[in-house]
Order: sequence, then C-alpha cells, then structure tokens
Amino acid sequence: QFRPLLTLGRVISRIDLRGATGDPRDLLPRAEFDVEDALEKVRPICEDVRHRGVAALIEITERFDGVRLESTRVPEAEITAALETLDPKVRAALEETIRRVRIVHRAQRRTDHTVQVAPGGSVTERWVPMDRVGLYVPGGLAVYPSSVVMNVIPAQEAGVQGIAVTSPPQKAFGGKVHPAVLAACALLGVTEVYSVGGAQAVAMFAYGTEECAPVNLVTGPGNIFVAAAKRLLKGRIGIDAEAGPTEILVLADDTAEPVEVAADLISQAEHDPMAASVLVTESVELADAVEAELVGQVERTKHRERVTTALGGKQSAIVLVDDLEQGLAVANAYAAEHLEIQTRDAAAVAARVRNAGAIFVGRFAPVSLGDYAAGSNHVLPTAGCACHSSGLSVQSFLRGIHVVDYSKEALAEVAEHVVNLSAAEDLPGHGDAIRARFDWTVPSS
Ligand code: HSO
Ligand code: ZN
Repeated sequence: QFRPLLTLGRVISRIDLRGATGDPRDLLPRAEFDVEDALEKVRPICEDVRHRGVAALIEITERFDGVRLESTRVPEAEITAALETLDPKVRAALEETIRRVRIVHRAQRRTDHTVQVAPGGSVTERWVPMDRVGLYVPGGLAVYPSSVVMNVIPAQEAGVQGIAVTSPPQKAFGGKVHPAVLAACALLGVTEVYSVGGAQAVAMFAYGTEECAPVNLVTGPGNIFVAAAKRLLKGRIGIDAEAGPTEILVLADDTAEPVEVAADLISQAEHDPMAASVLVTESVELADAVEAELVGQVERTKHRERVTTALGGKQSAIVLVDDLEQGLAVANAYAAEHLEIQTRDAAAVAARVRNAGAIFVGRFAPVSLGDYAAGSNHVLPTAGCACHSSGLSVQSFLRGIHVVDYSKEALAEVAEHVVNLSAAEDLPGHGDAIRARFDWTVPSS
C-alpha cells in the first residue's frame, strides 16, 4: 500500500503521489462536512416552522441571528431603497454581470420536440417551468449579491413566474437583509424577499407560512444546516444540491505563474475556513514557488485567519504527480467544483476533463472571473458531486413532460405487443386496457 507523504506544519500540506497507483480519490482528503450529523439539529427547527409558521420563524431568527423580526417579508419599499443607495460602481458591475449571465442562460432555453414514432403516433417532450421557486442567498462570513444573480437569472430564463428570495438578516445592518443583496433583487425585478436564513428558511419555503406560499424547488448554497434541511425536506420540495464548502483545484505545469496560482488558491480559501484549495502539479519548482508565494500573500490578505485555516486544513494541499496524465487522473477523481487548467495547451487539456463543476482555461480565466462576470453560473456541485451533477442552469428550473398522442390506428398497430408484454409481466389488466379499445374480450382470461 502506497503511503503519500504528508508534510504538515506549513502554510499548506504537500501530498506526494509520484509513483502512486490505485484510486487517487482515497488519497485526497476532503473537508469534514457531515450533513447527516446536522440532520437531528434541523429536524425540530423544520417541524416548528411547519406547525407554527411565522411565529416560529421569528423566535428561531431571534435565537440564531440575534435579530427580532417584525415580519419575515422584506417590504418592497426597502428593496427599492436599497438600489437607490447602492454604490454606482457596484451597480454598474452588477448590471454587467446580469447582462453576461443572462446571455449565457438565455442560450440554455429548451425547445419542445415532437417525435413521430409511427404514423398517427407521436411523443412530445414539453419543457415546463416550475410554478414557484425559493432561492437561498447565503449571508454568513460574506455578502453575496452575485449569488442573487446566479440563482434568479436561470429561474427567470426558464420562465418561472413565482420567484422568492431569502437571505439571513444581518445584525450589522439593523437586522435587515444586506442592502447589496436587496439591490441585486431590485435590479432583477424580484419583489418577493424574506429575511430568513438557515434551516428555517428551507422549511419556510417547503411548508409555507402565513407570509410565504410554499415553493416547488429550493436552490442556492448555504451552510451545513441549510444543506441538512434540504436533505430532510427533499421530496416535498425539489433541491438543486446540498452545497458544501467551496473548492478550487488548479492543475498546473511549469508554465504557470506562481503569483497567479497562489492568488487563485487564496481567492476560494477566503470563503470559508473549510474551503479546499488544491494545486496538482508535476513541477516541484512550481510547487515550491507557489508555496513561497502563499506565505507572502496570506500575510497580506484581508481574511488572513480564514484563509490560513482553509489552506492549513487537511482538505487543502499541494499534490505532486509524475506527469500531466496522472494530474488529469487526480483532477477527474477529485471532481472539483472549480477546476483551473494552467498548463501548456490548456484548452486541449481541458477537453480531456470529465469531472468538474466548471473548468477555467488558462491564465486569463481565473475562478474569480467565473464567480462574478464570465457569464457562467457559480452555483456548482461540490464534494465530488460533479461526477453526477451539474451547476445551476435553466434546466434546473424545468421539467420535461412527455406528451403521448396516438390515434386508434397507431394504437392498433402496436396493440398486440403491449398485450404480450403485459402478459409476460403477469399484468394482464394492462393488456385489457388495450383490448377494451378494440372490442376484444375484456378481461382476457
Ligand atoms: N466561489 C463561490 C461563489 C462566489 N464567489 C460568490 C464570490 N462570490 C462558489 O462558487
Ligand atoms: Zn468565490
């Protein structure tokens, strides 16, 4: 059994996979984020909201956010006012983000297709938006007006009519939702906003209250309690994903710029002490240079403490590999939320990636660009879920309904096959439902 060399006590640990065989998944640790654990904590919260509605939300919000709400709904005047006081530079930036994200998501719209299966027999796939969705915008260590954009635009482009946004009230802002979040809602034309966070917000959306009608789907990232509430209430509502702490994996060779790679690793570490920043490289020189850069940059970065914890955690590492092939195998096994390719011929390498939430190609497409203004979505699968799930898109808000339309002649043509298959499954009643339409004896036996 190969034992990777783990060097702790540095700004970031190092894992040496050179010469390693076997599944790299087991060799790359991830953050402890046990949603199962949080389930028991959120269950009573969700039950309380289910039974007592707004009264429960007000009490729970007082307990967890230290804010006494009058009502859970943010008055529309407050949303409009937030836009009026928004810094014009931030407004311009949000408007440009909205423009780009809208272009990308508008192109994702689906068209209905009808397939003529036989003369007189057709199946149409009809794309229907959900009636009403609840979008969660986190507000813990940072403020996320950009996440308003990333949740609202795909829902709008899908054609969803009922869009409600919720975000935790901020003690530092007089117990209100952060004004930048409200301003983003105003720019997008969203008028239904709630000042509720955590598991209780998901319960509010799932069960509905006196102030908020229940929704069909809840999307958006949040903390572990939000993820746990999504798991608990899934089925009653649809969910996008149980988002975990953010991740960046940089696959780099000796052409990468250490300053840039270090800055990118820090950029995602700044979200959360549990965030994962991973560099995978065959170049020991690059590894050393990035590590040296990290030491210097971490010292000067604003959220030094959070970043130090994230980089120093077991979920972050510099991983040494033999070559690009092994690097790609590691990246595919890890299935990072964000994957940067900083190698020669980055586009060709990117084309060989199978598992990632989003891929960022080359020096000039850092994750930060995608977080705000590339046009791509930043609500992406974490924790390895990128091997089976996609980020948020128009598709997340649609259902494809098969519409089956057969004439009598078209049914007659295939009737015997249906009858025979139903008999083979010992479900003759199914066959009888066909026979009844042709004056055949019913029931058949
Ligand atoms: N990197 C985060 C999104 C974000 N970054 C919002 C800045 N603001 C998760 O993809
Ligand atoms: Zn980010």
